[in-house]
Amino acid sequence: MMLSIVIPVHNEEDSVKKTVTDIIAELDKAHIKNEIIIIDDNSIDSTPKVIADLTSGYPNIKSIRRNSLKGFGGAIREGLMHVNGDVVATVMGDLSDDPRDIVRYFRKIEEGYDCVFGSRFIKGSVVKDYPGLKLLINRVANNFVRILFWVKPNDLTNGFKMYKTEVINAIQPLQALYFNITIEIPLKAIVRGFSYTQIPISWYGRKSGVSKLGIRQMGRKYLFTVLYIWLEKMLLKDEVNKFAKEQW
Ligand SMILES: Nc1nc2c(ncn2[C@@H]2O[C@H](COP(=O)(O)OP(=O)(O)OP(=O)(O)O)[C@@H](O)[C@H]2O)c(=O)[nH]1
Ligand SMILES: [Mg+2]
Repeated sequence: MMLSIVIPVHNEEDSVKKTVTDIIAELDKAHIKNEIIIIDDNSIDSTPKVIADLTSGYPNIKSIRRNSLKGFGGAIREGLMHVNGDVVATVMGDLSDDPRDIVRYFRKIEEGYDCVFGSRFIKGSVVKDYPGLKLLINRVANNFVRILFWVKPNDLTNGFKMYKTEVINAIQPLQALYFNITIEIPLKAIVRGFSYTQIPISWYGRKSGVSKLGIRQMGRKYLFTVLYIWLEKMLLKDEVNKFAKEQW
């Protein structure tokens, strides 16, 4: 099985090279065939140059540059459209995710799960430098989602996840343009009946660059996404499943 890694970046000149080279080193060590797809939205620092150097050194790295800051969700969706692997992981470009967790995710896919979700809030996880207010909002939001959908995963808003590519195909069309895609993809996969598991992961707060997540602006978008998928689950369950199976 080949693994595609989708990495969205915007102004990550200090992090993108290490993010990519560490991932490739870890996957090569684990003998996992891979490709890397970087989606840069109009970075105005030296990120484009760093990416160009990377792509010239490694044939399995593709890069896509979009000419405006179109948003995290749009970048992820664009990256997913270019995936050639049987399995796909979305990984952040600011060194927050641990490449060893990508290998752990992949082993779970090999066991047969369709989706693997990481949690920073279960036994065995590591969280360093999570900003206090963000942490509070994260816990409230994730517990709300957990109760509404009555599911076990408790960190679904984290963007770092892995799916069989067939799952991504079956949950199209994706709607979210911004960070709300982090909840749209896993919830749609759960609602459509794909199997999933949750494992502990490590997460490290960014050491350079700036956060692009505006929690205030995003709150309503997250809520809308969660409620629309919940409605889909409550009202259209059978029709949606039948349609998804027929289409893909
Ligand atoms: N292509 C693209 N990438 C983006 C966009 N917004 C954020 N990113 C990237 O998505 C990843 C996650 O964004 P972050 O800014 O780290 O969001 P966050 O993790 O909530 O914020 P921190 O706590 O500061 O890490 C990083 O690699 C960003 O560079 C965007 O509009 N387009
Ligand atoms: Mg981050």
